[in-house]
Amino acid sequence: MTDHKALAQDAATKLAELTGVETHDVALVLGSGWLPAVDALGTASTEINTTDLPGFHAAGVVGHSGKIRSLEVAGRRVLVFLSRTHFYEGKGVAAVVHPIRTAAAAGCRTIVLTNGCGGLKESFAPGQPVLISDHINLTATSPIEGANFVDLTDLYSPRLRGLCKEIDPSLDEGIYVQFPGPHYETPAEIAMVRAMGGHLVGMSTTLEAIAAREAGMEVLGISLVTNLAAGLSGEPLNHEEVLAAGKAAAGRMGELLGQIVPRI
Ligand code: 8IG
Repeated sequence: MTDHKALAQDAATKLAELTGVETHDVALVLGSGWLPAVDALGTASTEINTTDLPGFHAAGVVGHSGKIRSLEVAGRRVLVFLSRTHFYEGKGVAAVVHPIRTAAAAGCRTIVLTNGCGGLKESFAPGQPVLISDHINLTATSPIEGANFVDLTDLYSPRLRGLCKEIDPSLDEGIYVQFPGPHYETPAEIAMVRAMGGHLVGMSTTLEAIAAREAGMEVLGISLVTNLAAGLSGEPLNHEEVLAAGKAAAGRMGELLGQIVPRI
């Protein structure tokens, strides 16, 4: 057992103690703009502070709260991380993926990774949820250490994407490109992303998805397009826009999550 895995196991043990729930089934990580959607998912049976668990850091972004909720949705024990540690916080990749490893140690076989992002496709409008079909990791790093050559084919579960499209046939898919951040892209970088085949740009998710796959979890990724990528709208990018897009789209995303979780 590596140290990272042992620390996650410690966190899972404490989590079970604090929630009174021995194992969880599904983990959900919230990105920018997603909090209102989760409020629609159901009432938390317990809410704890991430900092009550070993290995977690305090939340660093406005609109992200450092809490973990445990709730039951249609018989599934769901673990909701209301915030994430971002790569740009400089706490290291292990800190970024610690919640993922904790969820795996807590018993979760499935993880839903959500984020707020910039959109490149002409058809994308702010407030639109998009299924992540694949990713390009531009952080130049990995959460995996050592010679563990994890396969990332079909990282974003075709089965779960199919389920989502059964629930909402209007859902589109896109390739998510993670930049290190915390600055947004330049218009030239967005042109590069387009040339690479990317459709969504953000500062999270890919490292978490890799760690989830390493831990054997099935991954569903959903991006909320909160803004058009840099240079596409003629307007500067700002964080308030992100939070507003989340509020506006909460109903649709809450319904989507509410219908997916029971079918996972
Ligand atoms: I919300 O346009 C959100 N997060 N890199 N670019 C990047 N991250 C983002 C963006 C964006 N919007």
